[in-house]
Amino acid sequence: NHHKSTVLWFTGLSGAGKSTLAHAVEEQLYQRGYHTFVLDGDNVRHGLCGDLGFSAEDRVENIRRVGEVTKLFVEAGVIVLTAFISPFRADRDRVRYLLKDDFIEIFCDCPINVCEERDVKGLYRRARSGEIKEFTGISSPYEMPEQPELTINTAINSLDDCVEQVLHFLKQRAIY
Ligand code: GGZ
Repeated sequence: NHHKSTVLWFTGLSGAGKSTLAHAVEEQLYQRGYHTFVLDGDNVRHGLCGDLGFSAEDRVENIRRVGEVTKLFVEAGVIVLTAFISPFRADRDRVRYLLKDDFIEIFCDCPINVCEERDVKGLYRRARSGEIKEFTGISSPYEMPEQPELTINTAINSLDDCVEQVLHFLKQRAIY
């Protein structure tokens, strides 16, 4: 069951649904017998990037390391799905350059007011109160992708619809 290795690079605000969507897409690929792996804060920020916080320079280093690890996975034949805010365009573009044609940037487009109203983890409230400093969208910038391969509106579409949109794109690319 040979398939093309690639990275689906999900980017967007905290609470935009990047990890949820990445895992749901992974489930579909996995059912096809594809070799997949999700990288997100849960499995990277405690170990590989456990020494990094959320200053601009630490985010730059976070994304640099994730990009290099992603490259290794892709060389090993894996479909990698990454779910990091990755707020800086230049950092994403460096990973794009590293991965060349294997880089698929997916913008999880969700307005900050929607993320903040959901506030699943209460982080926006803590950012507004000043308890969390340099919070993306509140006190730290998010630079929207200018030409992502795909934009998914995670504010108005159901998770199932979002998954379908990603899979439809992968079909066009002959990946799925
Ligand atoms: C943004 C923060 C912050 C600050 C903690 N700013 O929604 P979450 O909780 O589960 O995901 C967010 C995660 C962001 O980590 P990333 O590695 O994706 O960030 S970056 O790509 O910018 O390096 C959020 C939590 O960490 N979190 N503090 N100040 N998000």
